Amino acid sequence: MKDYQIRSAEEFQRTGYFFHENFISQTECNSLLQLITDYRQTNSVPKIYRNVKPIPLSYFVIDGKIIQSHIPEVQKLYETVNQIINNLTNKQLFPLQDIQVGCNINITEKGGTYRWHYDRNAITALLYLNEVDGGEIEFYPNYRITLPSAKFSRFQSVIDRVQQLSFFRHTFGRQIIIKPQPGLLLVMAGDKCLHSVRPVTEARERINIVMAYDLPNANFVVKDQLNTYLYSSEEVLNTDPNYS
Ligand SMILES: O=C(O)CCC(=O)C(=O)O
Ligand SMILES: [Fe+2]
Repeated sequence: MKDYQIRSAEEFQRTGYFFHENFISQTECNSLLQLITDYRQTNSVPKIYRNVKPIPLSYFVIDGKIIQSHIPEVQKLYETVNQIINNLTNKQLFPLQDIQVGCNINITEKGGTYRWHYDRNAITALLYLNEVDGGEIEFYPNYRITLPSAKFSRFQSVIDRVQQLSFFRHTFGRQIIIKPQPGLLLVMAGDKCLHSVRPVTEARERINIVMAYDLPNANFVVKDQLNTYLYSSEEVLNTDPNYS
């Protein structure tokens, strides 16, 4: 790993995101990709498809429980990145208590996308393992209007839906588009940055690791319904919980 350049917590606070190219090398990416391929050779990975507008949720996911028991190298990376996040934010953040959610591997095939949402947790790190055509992440850092002490309330979800509309995004947001590349680490205040993933346009799958952190006492009201929505192929009522 390259030397890590500490940027001030104020700067991260102000911009809402940070990225680091070649955080891990191409060789390290290849060996992680190989571990993922090995796991898939003997296990099937659930496909999640939720037909939400305007961008559906369509991807395969290896959840945190599986990572912990079958791919410890990725679990280790989740812990290493924790240190980086703590330096960057000048806070004492931790992996999520909900192991299934804390660290994931997202696999997006041709045509696959990830809907507009905010993450349920404070800080999210995305580590991209390969390059693909399409599959850019589009986000609006520090965009969300958050109601004090009502992050998961009904009125908050109305605000979120309005802010998601293209007109509002383009008028009030600062649009950032990042193309996946091997070893790129993107850190964002996930519960404040509206984000989505554009369609992958080639046959090769887009593969990345999603690592979520928060304060130790953070709780997420939306948990059970949301976990079914994001991690299982089960039918759910077609209401988008709007978080990840
Ligand atoms: O794959 C990405 O670039 C973003 C994924 C994401 O936002 C999530 O899993 O919450
Ligand atoms: Fe997300």
